[in-house]
Amino acid sequence: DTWRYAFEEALEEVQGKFAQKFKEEVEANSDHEVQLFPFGTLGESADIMEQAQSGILQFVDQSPGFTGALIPEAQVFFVPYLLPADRDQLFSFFRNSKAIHELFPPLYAEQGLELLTMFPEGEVMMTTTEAVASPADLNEVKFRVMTNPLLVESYRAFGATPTPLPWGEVYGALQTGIIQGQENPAFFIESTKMYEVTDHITRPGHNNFTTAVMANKDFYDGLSDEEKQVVQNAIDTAFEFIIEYQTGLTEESLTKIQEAKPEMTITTLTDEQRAPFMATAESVEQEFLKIGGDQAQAILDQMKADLAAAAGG
Ligand code: 6CS
Repeated sequence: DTWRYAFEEALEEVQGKFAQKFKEEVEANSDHEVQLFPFGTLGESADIMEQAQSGILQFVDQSPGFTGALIPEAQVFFVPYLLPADRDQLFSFFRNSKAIHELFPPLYAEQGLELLTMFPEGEVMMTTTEAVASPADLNEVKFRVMTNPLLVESYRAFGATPTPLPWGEVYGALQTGIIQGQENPAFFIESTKMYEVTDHITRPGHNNFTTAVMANKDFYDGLSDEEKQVVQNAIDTAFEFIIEYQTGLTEESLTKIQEAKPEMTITTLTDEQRAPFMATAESVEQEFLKIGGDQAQAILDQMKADLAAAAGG
């Protein structure tokens, strides 16, 4: 039979590449067919999540940036400067994290979802209409964020006026001046042409974009052990593929942006310039403990232990 899998990006973007690899693996190793639904075909992130929860879809890729509203603990990914900039440490964290592999699955299960994997999509960068070198430069800037309360808090702490919006509204909102900034990884800024409606890219180094792939839990529980194994193997293969796929992707994307728009500025903030942004991490972490659900403390503690292990190994 056919399994339906929706994600938040286009077929040739990172989530689409992951989904294509998953489809290829499942179809090579079983009689099942996987039908892919890229961004826009079934609605926004919130819509595809509802469809996965209700069983209309068997698989869904939704980022914690949107899931935070459903599973408050998933907001932990928006404590700034929590994830490491070092790629090896980052990948080791995602591969081995107990928080991701043991603590999060029961929280997703409560929402009718089988958490299959989480993976990083790239360093998050700001694109704005005015240059940003300090929190003061974000004053009065309506800055679009995903619909996640802790991300809203973190941009408030950065000095901006956070404006949560679904993805589909962002280009138009920048074009018409309703907002003056947004954040995303370089590949996405390039592929969605965010550089056409902003003039400056700033790299504060505050985060890496995390996403998650899930199955409808009733569907997953109903699979045979053999079928579950096919799904797990396909996820593992797609995970390693997507890590490898991202080698050099950020730099290639920034080069393409620079070629498409030579006057676009791309600025990596210095350690000194990053300091005031980093200084907000403590208060955002405290806010997470308040609004991050019953397991907030346990998740944060385990994340930190996992990150320390990733840094050590
Ligand atoms: O900013 C967003 O809403 C989108 N960004 C990425 C990299 N993927 C999907 C998400 O919807």
